[in-house]
Amino acid sequence: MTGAGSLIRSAEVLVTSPGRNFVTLRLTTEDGVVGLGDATLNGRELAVVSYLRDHVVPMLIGRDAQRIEDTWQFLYRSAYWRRGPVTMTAVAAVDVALWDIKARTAGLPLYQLLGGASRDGVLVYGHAAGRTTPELFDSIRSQLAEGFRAIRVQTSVPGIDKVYGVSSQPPTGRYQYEPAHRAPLPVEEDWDSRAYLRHLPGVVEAVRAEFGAELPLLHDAHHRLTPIQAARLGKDLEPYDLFWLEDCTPAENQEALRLVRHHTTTPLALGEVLNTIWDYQTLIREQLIDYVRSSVTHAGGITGLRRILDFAGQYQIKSGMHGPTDVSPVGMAAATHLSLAIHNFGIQEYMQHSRLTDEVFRQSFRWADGHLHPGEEPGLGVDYDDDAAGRHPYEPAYLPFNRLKDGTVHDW
Ligand code: EZ4
Ligand code: CO
Repeated sequence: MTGAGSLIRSAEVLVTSPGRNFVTLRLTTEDGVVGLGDATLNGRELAVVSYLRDHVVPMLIGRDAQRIEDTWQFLYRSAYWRRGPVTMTAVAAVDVALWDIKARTAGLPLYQLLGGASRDGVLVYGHAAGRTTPELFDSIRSQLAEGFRAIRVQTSVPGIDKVYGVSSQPPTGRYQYEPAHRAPLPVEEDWDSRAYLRHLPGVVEAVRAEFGAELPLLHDAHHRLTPIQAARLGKDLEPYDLFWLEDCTPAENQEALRLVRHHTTTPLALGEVLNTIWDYQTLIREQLIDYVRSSVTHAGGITGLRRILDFAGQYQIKSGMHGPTDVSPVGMAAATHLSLAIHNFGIQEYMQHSRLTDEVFRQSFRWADGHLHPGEEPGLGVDYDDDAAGRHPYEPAYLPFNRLKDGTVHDW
């Protein structure tokens, strides 16, 4: 396979905004084989564009596309400045594009190169939210009707104006919670941990009573609590058998989870903002979490995330890959191939993309009975439509941030 034909001839950084921004790296070999990688970092898209265009693309031209591990190590070590979301998203885009090329060259779907299928399909969870409990019930019913078999539940909280996970409009049709706002500056939201801790357990209790014992329910606390608050929430939610409580404390403090873990048997998921194996050293070795939330897109690609998940597997910790709409269809396809292949798969997040997005990224995955399957097309199974992409130029967009009632900036 190695030879002049597999040298990288071109590397293009593509930006499009079909409803939201996406950054895609497209590599083409001398033989004309094309590979795609997702490089979308929500709210910091152009930083990754520059990292790739200005610093990585010139180093890729003429490299052998077959040398995936060598290229990963080269990009990671030769930068000197290690880790971090911008770097690891850029590394991920190159890594995934190279895996796409290798699989397309072999004429096999990517999961076959990762060891083949370990299961028939990838269980995913959908998203429900409501400003009131009846609205939340309707949202859960519509997600069940879409075919989801596991559901993340988010609710408004009395006394808080805008809560993470809840749209200001009632949900209709395809559920698409999009936290990023197209605006030149981040939008300000408000937060009150005590009001949230008082309100949430009653809502989860009502959902459990309405939808029965079997339905896997998840919830995302989105980094807002102190360790002792998170410990209390985990305890309060124990009777309702959550599948997981996500990001209960800010993820960068690994030791915080010791305290939470000590007090509750509610399973914990963490790490969508973490991007290397080093960010998980304590979390995994001390078995402080149950699910790894990092995505292929933000954690160094298939190569980077598989390394983290192999480490996690030794401790019965499973995957729970981040899959919001800001992970592009290319990133979701890579995640689905990896989820199908690894042994310690847990669940995967899946938020259906908009129809405009699906016109730019043509996908070949299958969606049935609450499970995704990446399909049998060679490579990732995603094609990029330049004409459709060209109709949607980049628009600045930012995630919101939080202030407490007294004006203090809080974690969002
Ligand atoms: O806030 O994707 O579990 N999902 C999440 C997401 C993240 C956004 C950040 O870009 O927490 O909604
Ligand atoms: Co989350």
